Amino acid sequence: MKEQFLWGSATAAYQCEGAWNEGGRGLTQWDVFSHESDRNLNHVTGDTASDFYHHYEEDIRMLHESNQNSYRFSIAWTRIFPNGYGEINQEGVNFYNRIIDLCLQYHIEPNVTLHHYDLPIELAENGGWLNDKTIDYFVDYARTCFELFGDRVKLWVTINELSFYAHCCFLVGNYPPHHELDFTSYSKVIYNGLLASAKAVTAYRKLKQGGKIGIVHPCGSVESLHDDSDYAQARYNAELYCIRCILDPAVKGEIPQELIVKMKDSGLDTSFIREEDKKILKEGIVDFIGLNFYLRELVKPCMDGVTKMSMNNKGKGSDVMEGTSIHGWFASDNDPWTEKNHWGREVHPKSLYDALTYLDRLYPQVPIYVTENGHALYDELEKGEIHDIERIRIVQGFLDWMLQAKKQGVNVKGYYMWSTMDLYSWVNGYKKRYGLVYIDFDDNCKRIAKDSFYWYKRYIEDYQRRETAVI
Ligand code: BGP
Repeated sequence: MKEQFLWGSATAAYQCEGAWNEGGRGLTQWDVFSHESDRNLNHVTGDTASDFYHHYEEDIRMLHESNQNSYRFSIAWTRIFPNGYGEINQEGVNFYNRIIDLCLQYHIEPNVTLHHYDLPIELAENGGWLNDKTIDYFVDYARTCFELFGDRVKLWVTINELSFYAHCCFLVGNYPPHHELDFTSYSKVIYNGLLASAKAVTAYRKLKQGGKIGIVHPCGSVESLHDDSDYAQARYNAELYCIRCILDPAVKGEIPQELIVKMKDSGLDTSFIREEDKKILKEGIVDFIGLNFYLRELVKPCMDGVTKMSMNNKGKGSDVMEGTSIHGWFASDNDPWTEKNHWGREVHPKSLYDALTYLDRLYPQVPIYVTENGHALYDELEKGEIHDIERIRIVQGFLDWMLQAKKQGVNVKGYYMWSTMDLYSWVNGYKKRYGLVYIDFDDNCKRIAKDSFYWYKRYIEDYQRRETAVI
């Protein structure tokens, strides 16, 4: 029988679960950041979030009602190991068992991410991913999850967006521990995360549970508005920095030599790269790439420029232009002709096609799941309904272009819209909404299906009808 294309949507534990101090859950670095930090710009926490912890039955039923046949979610490390290691918390295990079993009851394939930013506080306070011990704790946690849930979960992701997390934590400084332009920590965190991911992949294979395991990385095709030798060099540097830095080790088991040379030339520390780790990366190559796609890498040269990073966590009304400039490498460019969202990010549906074909050229025929893609809006209730026609227009464009890439032979096997329901958008708070389902945060997290929910249901139905007709 032909393998089913997976149509779903995605969430992450801290962003949707809430119940921060229930069920024996331990604290994460985000609990402490959101409760205590003056850098929590929008002054909200994930304490209740979308209250998925208490509404999961309704949420999974709604996934089913909109024809979705897969759900991407993450496990909160601190629900399984409240301190990050040690004794297993049975209440946490029971919670995820209920979610997984309910998904299967509705014929929804669970796609489970082990780590999506929410590091246990004790590990974070001891250096987080800079501390080699975190690697071992992560692998123990991963193995425990495989043993507990692997009889039913057949799609796993080790780590979500290692480089974006490190970018925010150590270069921009908008995520804890708020370092700015600390490239030494940035590189070491990515290196340790890659080792942890590879070791978890190897641990998974040893258990022979018959599923697939991948890593999730956010990127787009590398492009520029002009073309001369400086622009070509900027594109080459950006490809190393934005894509190959994570995906070469994950997919091919090796750090690109050109990247190491470029880092050394730029005076960056590479002393943490150990000969004996090569074997770990080689053994732990992934089965698939999870692509979180939001925008392409549009770049220009940065030869005499200043190294700086910025992020717009305020949205409409903010004059912060999001971007990355790294002296001697590349700088983000802006295409004046493309549409932008309220946070200043480019919204360009064809770029998903370009990203998929670009990745297929770099890593031919490696299976790809689009693990996140969507459109952020300030949705407003209008007489109890949400008419998010702009989201429908944009996402329909993304989907049509994705199917075009698939038709041309790219091995894309599934698509997850970000997000299943409205949820906590990290430092952006709750006004930046992505959900197919509206959450009324002022009314006990009441769920209201948006127009996009019904549109997605029909889109999936039409696709499946066309596929069946072909058979
Ligand atoms: C990805 C993360 C998600 C999600 C999404 C939207 O980087 O994996 O967790 O938050 O981006 O980003 P934001 O909420 O910052 O707009």
